[in-house]
Amino acid sequence: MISPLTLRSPRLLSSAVAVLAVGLSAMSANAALLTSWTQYSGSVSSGLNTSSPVLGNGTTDSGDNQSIYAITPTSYTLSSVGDSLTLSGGVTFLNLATPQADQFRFGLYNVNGQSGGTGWLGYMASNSGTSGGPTYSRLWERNNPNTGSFGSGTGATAVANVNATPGNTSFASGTYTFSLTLTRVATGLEVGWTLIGANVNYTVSGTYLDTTPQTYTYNRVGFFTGGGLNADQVSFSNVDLTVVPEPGVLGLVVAGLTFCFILRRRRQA
Ligand SMILES: [Ca+2]
Ligand SMILES: [Ca+2]
Repeated sequence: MISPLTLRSPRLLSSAVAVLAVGLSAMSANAALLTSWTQYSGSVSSGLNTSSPVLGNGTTDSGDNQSIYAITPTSYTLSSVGDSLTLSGGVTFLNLATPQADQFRFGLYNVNGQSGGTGWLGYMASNSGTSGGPTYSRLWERNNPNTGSFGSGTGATAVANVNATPGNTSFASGTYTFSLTLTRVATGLEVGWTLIGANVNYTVSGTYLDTTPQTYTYNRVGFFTGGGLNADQVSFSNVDLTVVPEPGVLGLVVAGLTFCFILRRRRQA
């Protein structure tokens, strides 16, 4: 059976189908490399205009005590259940010496109206360690308000911790992939983080359900290295942000369907 709509306006139907198809495929995910970094603390860095920034020049422990951040391509608001934002990439640590826990931190933030690097909201995750204090990987939520810098434990609360997979080697020199994902759920935000060795037998994987998120909007990404890392160099690769759904795609689909609807009304008039 052929519907009246098909008989009346086959082009209209095909354009509506095309708009829906484009919209549905684009709603899967959109990944964007982050290629513009600002040095916030420390002094030796390169590649700040690439998605592979480098902290330290290879001399003893020059990768320590540094932090950088990037402004995201747009400000992302996780407005609907299922919306998510993922920071991911690779990182290589050169010549670590008995690295302590929490000395490598990666975070997703809301600049919270601040002009500098302090007072931001959001979450950051860390490495576990091989010496000194707790050796687990932690997740922090920044307090609202706070006066600490974005990578600092000052003005942040540790909300979750997880050990590396039992039997793994300790956190050590080598290459890793990392991810930090924020997903809007009915009761708040689900935060997931991973730090997985590519050539080191090491896996950290944690989750935390925040039923009291300070914000659903994110517009900064940041990295921090502490003095207890003893890294001669920390080299990132392909740092990117994956957004589901891509902002603007839903608007495009709605606009396309509205256009088709108006066209149909005009033809029927
Ligand atoms: Ca909270
Ligand atoms: Ca070192």
